[in-house]
Amino acid sequence: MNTEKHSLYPFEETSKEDTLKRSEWFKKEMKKRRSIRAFSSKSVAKDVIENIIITASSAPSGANKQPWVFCAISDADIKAEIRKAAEKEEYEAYHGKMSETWLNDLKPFDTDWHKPFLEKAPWLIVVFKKPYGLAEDGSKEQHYYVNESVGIACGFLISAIHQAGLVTLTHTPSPMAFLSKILKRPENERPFLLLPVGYPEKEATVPNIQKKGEAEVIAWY
Ligand code: IYR
Repeated sequence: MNTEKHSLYPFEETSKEDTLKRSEWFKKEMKKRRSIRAFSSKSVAKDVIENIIITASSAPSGANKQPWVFCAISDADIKAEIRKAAEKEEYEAYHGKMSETWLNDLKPFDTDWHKPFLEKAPWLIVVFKKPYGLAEDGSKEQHYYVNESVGIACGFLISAIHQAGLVTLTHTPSPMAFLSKILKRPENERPFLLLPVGYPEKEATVPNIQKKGEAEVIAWY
């Protein structure tokens, strides 16, 4: 083996009993996660946001290109600008752009075009994907499986937010191009997901929806 390219993986072996316990613990923990739309304005330390973003950025990616950047926004003026632009898109979505079927499917969630959480949450994280890399000399670097990679990193991000004792929402106003403009992002970045991060408002409610069970989501062979 080429010892310059590889180093020993510091695997921490656990007993089969512990593996079962740990998988059950994590299942229960993750099942408590819910998408929250009513945020309190209680602050969250910048260090916490840095930790959860670095956790997300530890995700696997095509050829380890890490084709993402996470914009973390706490500035009130920028949040207000984002809310204004997002609500404009959402208003159009709810008044003609979304189909009847789509609007019907959204009924359990009681959503509408108003997005106060974009200002109220202490942090907004906007995840950008990079379809290609841009070196300082302007040359392009190839990236691979960009959507899959950034999707996986977002899964890590959402799990890290939950584990930190915070809440979030995977928000995708469509189209999202306004985010590139407001945040002045370079040409090789495209908005992928917008997540408010913080604490739930006192007595925030969640819709009574169910997750599919094992019989529906697992096919054993
Ligand atoms: N973007 C809109 C609509 C919306 C779409 C889906 I798919 C959802 O799961 C939830 C909402 C909004 O944020 O209200």
